[in-house]
Amino acid sequence: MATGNRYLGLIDKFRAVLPVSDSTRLISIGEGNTPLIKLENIPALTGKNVDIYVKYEGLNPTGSFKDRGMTMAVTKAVEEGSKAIICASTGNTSASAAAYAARAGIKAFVLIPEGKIALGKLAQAMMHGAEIIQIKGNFDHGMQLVKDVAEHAPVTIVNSINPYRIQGQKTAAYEIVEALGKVPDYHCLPVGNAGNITAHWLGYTEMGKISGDHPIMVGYQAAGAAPFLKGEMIDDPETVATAIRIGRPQSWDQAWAAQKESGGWFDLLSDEEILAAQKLLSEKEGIFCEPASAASVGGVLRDIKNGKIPEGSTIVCTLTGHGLKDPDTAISQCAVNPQAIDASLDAVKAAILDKL
Ligand code: AN7
Repeated sequence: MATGNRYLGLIDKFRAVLPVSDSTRLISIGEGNTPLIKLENIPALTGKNVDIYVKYEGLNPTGSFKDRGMTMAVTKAVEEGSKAIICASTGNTSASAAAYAARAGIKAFVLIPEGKIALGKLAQAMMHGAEIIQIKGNFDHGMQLVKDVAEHAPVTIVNSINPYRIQGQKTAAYEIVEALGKVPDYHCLPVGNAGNITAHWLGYTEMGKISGDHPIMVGYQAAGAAPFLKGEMIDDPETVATAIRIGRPQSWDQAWAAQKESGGWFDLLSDEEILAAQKLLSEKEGIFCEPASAASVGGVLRDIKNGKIPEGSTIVCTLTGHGLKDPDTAISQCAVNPQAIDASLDAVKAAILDKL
C-alpha cells in the first residue's frame, strides 16, 4: 500500500494559487479531490455522440461544493482573528459553515428560511452546533439581514460575497483539467447566487492565461427562480430545488461576465424536468444528487438533443450536492412505497419471482 502522500485538503494541494502562507493554520476536513465520473448509460439516450462527465461534489465532507469555499473563508477568518462567522443560506452553506466553525473552534450563526431547507442540511447545522436563526422570509431577505447585522456585530460573513469563498471554489476547475488532461468544451452548472459559476470561470481563466483555452460556461436555473433568464432580480422565487430558491443572486455581474466572455448561455428548467433528471442519474448511473444539482444534467441533455451543444463535445456537469441532503423530496417522487411482507421464504420468493 502506498504511504506518505496523505491528502490534506484543497488549500494544501493548491496553495500556490491560493492566498495563504506557510504559517497559516489550515481549517480543513479533507475537502476537494472529488471524482470526475464519466456517464456510461445516459449519453446514449440523447442519440448523439458526446462525452458527459459529472464532478460529484456531493462527496465533499458536508456533502456539497460549499466546503471548497468554506475551508478558505474559515481559514482566513481565523487567521484574521475572527471569533464568529455568519451566513444566510438555503441549507448547504449553513451546513458547511457549521462544520468548519466547529473544526476551527469558533461560533457560526446561520440564517435560514423557515420551513424551506432540506432535512439533511438542517440536521447538519444542528449537529455541528451552529446558532440557527430561522427567519420568516426567504434567502434573499436573510442575505440582506446578514449584511446589515455584520455592520453592528463582530462577525465575518462567509457567504460567497466573501472573496475567499470564490478562491477556494475555483479549485474545482483545476481538478477537472487535471483529471481530464484537457479543458472541457462545456462546463454546465446550476445557478443560484452564481458564486459557483463565478468561481469556476476564475479557475479556468487563471489556468488559460497563456493558452487562452477555456470551456463555454452554461448556467441552468429553476423556472420559478430564474432571474438570469428574466434579466432582472425577482422577488418571490419558488422551486422544489430549495438550494437554488434565490431571486437576488449576489454574484450577478460576475456571472454575466462568465457567460459573455466564455460564449455561454443561461437557461431554465421546470421543477418536473429537474426531478426527472435527478431520477435518471439515480436509476441509470447510480449517482444520487440533490434536485438543484440535477438541473445541470437535465439542461445539458436538452441542449445536446436540440443541437445547441454539438456532437463530439466533452461536457462537464457539476453535481453540487448529495442526494441524501433531501430525503423528503427523493421519497416523495418514488411512486411505490416498499410494502412489508411476512418474514418467510415463501413470501420473499413471491416478491422476487414476478419481478425478474
Ligand atoms: C446544491 O447554501 O446558496 O450559484 O445558501 O446548495 O453558487 O449559489 C446554495 C446554493 C447549487 C447554487 N446547488 O450555487 C446556500 C446556497 C446546490 C446549492 C447551488 C447551491 P450558487
